[in-house]
Amino acid sequence: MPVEPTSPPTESKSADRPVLSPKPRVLSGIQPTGIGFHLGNYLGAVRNWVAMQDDFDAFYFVPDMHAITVPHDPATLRRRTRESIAELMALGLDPARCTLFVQSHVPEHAELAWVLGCITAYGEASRMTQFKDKAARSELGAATVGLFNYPVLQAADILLYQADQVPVGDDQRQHLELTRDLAKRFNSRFGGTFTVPAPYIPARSARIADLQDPSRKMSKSRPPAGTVYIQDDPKALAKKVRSAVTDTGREVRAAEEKPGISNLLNILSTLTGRGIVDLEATYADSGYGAFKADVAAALVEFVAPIQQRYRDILADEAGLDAVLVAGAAKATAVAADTMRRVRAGVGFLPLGSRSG
Ligand code: ATP
Ligand code: LTN
Repeated sequence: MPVEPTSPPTESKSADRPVLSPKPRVLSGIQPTGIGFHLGNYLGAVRNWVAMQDDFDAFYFVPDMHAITVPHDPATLRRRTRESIAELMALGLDPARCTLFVQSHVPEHAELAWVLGCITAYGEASRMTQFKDKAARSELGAATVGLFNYPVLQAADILLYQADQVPVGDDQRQHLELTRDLAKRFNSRFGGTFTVPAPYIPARSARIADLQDPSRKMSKSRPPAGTVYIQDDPKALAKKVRSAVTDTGREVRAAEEKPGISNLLNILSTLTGRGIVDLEATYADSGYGAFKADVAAALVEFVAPIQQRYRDILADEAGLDAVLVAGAAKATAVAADTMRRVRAGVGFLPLGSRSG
């Protein structure tokens, strides 16, 4: 699948980092929240990451430290973090072709977040819309300083690895802007240290809507009836698609006034590689029933091999442990190098040194 950046990496200063790989570096992450990844996460994000593994020096990670910015259960977080790595592998991330790791295994993330927090203005952090939304949704007074710092930790994730490009959905644009501002500010105050990253929002990234409310995006934090999980069994998939909200007509056609049918067409088109016009012609006389049955069948066919791989990867506990250890080592090598330069830049006294 072609993935085209919306902005060329002209401002990256990749030349001033030790270049081990001539490929541009990308980095992205997906939180281990919810009960698993859904079709929107795959079609809108992970599918692009998979496609980028060979042409980029790719770093992908599970931000478990971000997941504790809202109330959570420790045992669930531990299990979901492991499952998330296994699920990313089942979806096509290959630890031999990318650096795949867990954020908390690299403590430099927290260290850099502290330093960046000290060059972030209170006002600019207060303007982050995701924080404002989440704070408004949490009970009065329940929003934490950690939630407030979420975008600063995200900036640290990106800058630690000197990423040239960050493939994310549109909802993350503002966090990327903050990251760029912090990189430039640090570089001008303390000397060139960070690559200034560009957002990489694929030109044709699929935005999948909730099956029960097609005006909203499918999301881990919405009720499961409208969310197609990659781990859903065939019965659940068929039921979710059959009861997907559509309009009262019977024409299978993509149109603004038909958001439910348009969403299903979009799903079928991305899964099968067939164009929307072609699909509209196929289902011109068939009504919603036959169309929905085919969408469900395509989904079942799509998830079956992924689910099998997922079970195999999770069952091989030692293999998964080895992936985590190797990923943490590869990530640490880069992160530790950046942090050495950050510490020197801000003026932390090196142990054993007597002069500035
Ligand atoms: P939450 O409900 O916890 O916010 P989420 O399901 O919205 O979770 P995120 O973890 O915020 O998912 O996003 C992970 C990645 O998946 C991001 O790059 C995001 O842009 C993408 N993504 C999430 N939902 C969709 C969707 N419905 N369609 C396309 N891409 C999506
Ligand atoms: N906030 C992101 C997850 C995330 C991320 C990152 C993405 C945390 N750190 C660094 C890209 C780069 C999200 O909710 N999708």
